[in-house]
Amino acid sequence: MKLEAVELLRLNVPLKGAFRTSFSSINTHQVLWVHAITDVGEGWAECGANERPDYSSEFHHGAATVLKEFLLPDVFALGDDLNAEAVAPTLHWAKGHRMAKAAIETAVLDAQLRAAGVSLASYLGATKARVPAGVSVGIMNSFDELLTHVEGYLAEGYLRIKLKIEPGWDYEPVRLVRETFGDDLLLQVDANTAYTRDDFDLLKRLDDFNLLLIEQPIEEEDILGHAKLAAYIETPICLDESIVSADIARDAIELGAAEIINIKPSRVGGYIESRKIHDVSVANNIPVWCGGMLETGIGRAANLALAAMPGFTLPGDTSASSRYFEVDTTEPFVLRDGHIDVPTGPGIGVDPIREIVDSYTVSQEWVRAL
Ligand code: SMG
Ligand code: MG
Repeated sequence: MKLEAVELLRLNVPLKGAFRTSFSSINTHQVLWVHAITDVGEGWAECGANERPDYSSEFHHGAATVLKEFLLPDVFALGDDLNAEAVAPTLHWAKGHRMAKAAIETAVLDAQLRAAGVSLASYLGATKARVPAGVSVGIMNSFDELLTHVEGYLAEGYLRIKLKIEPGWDYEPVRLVRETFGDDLLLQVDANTAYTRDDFDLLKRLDDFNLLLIEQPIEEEDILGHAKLAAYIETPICLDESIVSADIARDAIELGAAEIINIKPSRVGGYIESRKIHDVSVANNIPVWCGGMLETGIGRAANLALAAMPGFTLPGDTSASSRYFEVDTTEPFVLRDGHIDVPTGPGIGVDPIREIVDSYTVSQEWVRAL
């Protein structure tokens, strides 16, 4: 197959309510889409980069720039030798920029699979038709607000709750949620690197609550620090930001720093690398689950396919479209019995609804081979 043109779309998608983490509070999700036009058909992907380099070093405009200046020209230059499996090796020379790389690889993979009539789920080796859904709950202004939100999500049927934490919003909110909703609630926390090696005693106090895991408590680069913390506390350490490749996953597991892994395809450079992380984790008896970057339907569909692989034994952040959006960019994903159906159609299995996409689009440009 051959890449003929790429449309880069920027969307501003309003959220139903503010989503606050230890690093930001957003009311609008700014999204970059990669729409690949190939000789065998089109493909779609949503880039995971945030507006600001706050979750990782990547950001929205940076991803668009590196795609235009360096990544897309090399993919165009493959000519007829293009296939999704060739994208990562071709772009390997470019350091980092995994979210941008993931976006072009995924758009090409979608086109390739649509043309072959194969779903992303079957390409990845998925074994489930539906996946259990968790929900990520942001930092709130008050405990009342927190309990109201958690109660609402549980009433909708979500099977596990993840609380965002930061210094000053940790022990008390977790205690309240545990005491209010009981010992059977599957409960975990995510610090997005908000703590340091000086906070180990504070983090150890969270052992009181029988959490499923604590996600990324300290710096992305501090894998050894996570290993030390894992040896110090009972709560399993789950790495998110730190795991940027299958090689890093292997090392983190060997060091004892990753007792559980959150796999986000955008963070690691795509679905093919995600499958490798899944495989290395399964081989080492490390449970994995699928994280999220507030994807709209295009990205959510692909994440659900990944989450249907056998090693994904914990509920993911793969919640319903209605968790964040009044109106999604595709047919919405809905929660049924706490689960979401995995798309079965070719490629990612969903199509953008053009009128809705147009209403969110703030800019659009075409990139072609020189
Ligand atoms: O897609 O539901 C989602 C987001 C889940 O909490 C979530 N993601 O570190 O895991 C994480 C965060 C990153 C959010 S960046 C705004
Ligand atoms: Mg996280």
